[in-house]
Parts: sequence; C-alpha cells; structure tokens
Amino acid sequence: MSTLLDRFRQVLLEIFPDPLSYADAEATCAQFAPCDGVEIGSLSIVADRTAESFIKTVLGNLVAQPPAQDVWIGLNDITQEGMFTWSNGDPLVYKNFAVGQPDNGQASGVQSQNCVMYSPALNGWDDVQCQLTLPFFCMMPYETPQTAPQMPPTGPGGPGGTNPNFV
Ligand SMILES: [Ca+2]
Repeated sequence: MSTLLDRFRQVLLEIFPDPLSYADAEATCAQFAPCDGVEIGSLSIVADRTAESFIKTVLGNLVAQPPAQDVWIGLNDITQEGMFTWSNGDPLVYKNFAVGQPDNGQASGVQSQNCVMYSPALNGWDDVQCQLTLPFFCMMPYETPQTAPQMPPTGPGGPGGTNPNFV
C-alpha cells in the first residue's frame, strides 16, 4: 500500500491499482466517505507538485518497466464542457495539462473527453473518455497515531510502504 500523507488536509492518498472506469473509480472511493467529510472518499485531487510527484513515484514502482500506467485524478468537466472541477469542490489552482490538452477529443474526433488522467509518459494531464479503465488514487482518512511510540522511518517497500520523503 502506498500512501501520501497530506498534513494540511489530514488525508492519505492511496492507490487502487485495478483499472476501473471514472464512474466506478469514484464509486469505489466513495465507499470510504464518512458522514461529515467532503474530501475523504473522493478521487484524489492533485493540489500541487508534491502530490503529483508522489503519484508519479508510486506509478513508477507499480509496473516493472516504463512507461508507467496512467491514472485517474479527481478532475472532470462532465457538468459543463470546459469547466474542470475537482472531485472535492476545491478550485482548480494548480494545473498541469499536457501540451495541447485539454482538447475534448479534438485530436481523435471520436467522442467528447470529460475525465482527466495523469500520464507519466506525458508528464501531465489529459482529458480522456470517462469509460476508459485506469488505476486511481482515493483520498483516505488519516488517523493521528495515539500514544504509541514513534517507529523509525521505513523505506519504500517497508511495512506499509509509506515513503518517508513525502510525510
Ligand atoms: Ca484529450
């Protein structure tokens, strides 16, 4: 399990490697939503470069050979074409669309593209068809450790797989 602790939001980003459509990925994340939280249980937003770097690192470890797989991020313009919104309602401040994107499928000319993936190969974001199946990250609850003593940091692949560089 690979997670990124966002200390400000008190959430963890956790990868779900099995590919799903955007809607099914959203539904999977929503299973973890508490009654009183809007962030927990949504597809991961990418609020800054730190989060994006983490996602890229996890993807690099996920597959043996590059190129790493693309993943859904919690960004879409399903409601209104061209108006991209994060799954948790945050304003779209940090953006990293790849060159020429979002193009709503203009290049392919096949079908509108309303859901956004992060592509390590593109080193950025691309709007694609929502029915594509991709791995994804969910925003998961982070529970502050109680009175247990601090454990020494573990490297990637250690217990829990938490990368100390991002905590
Ligand atoms: Ca596109």
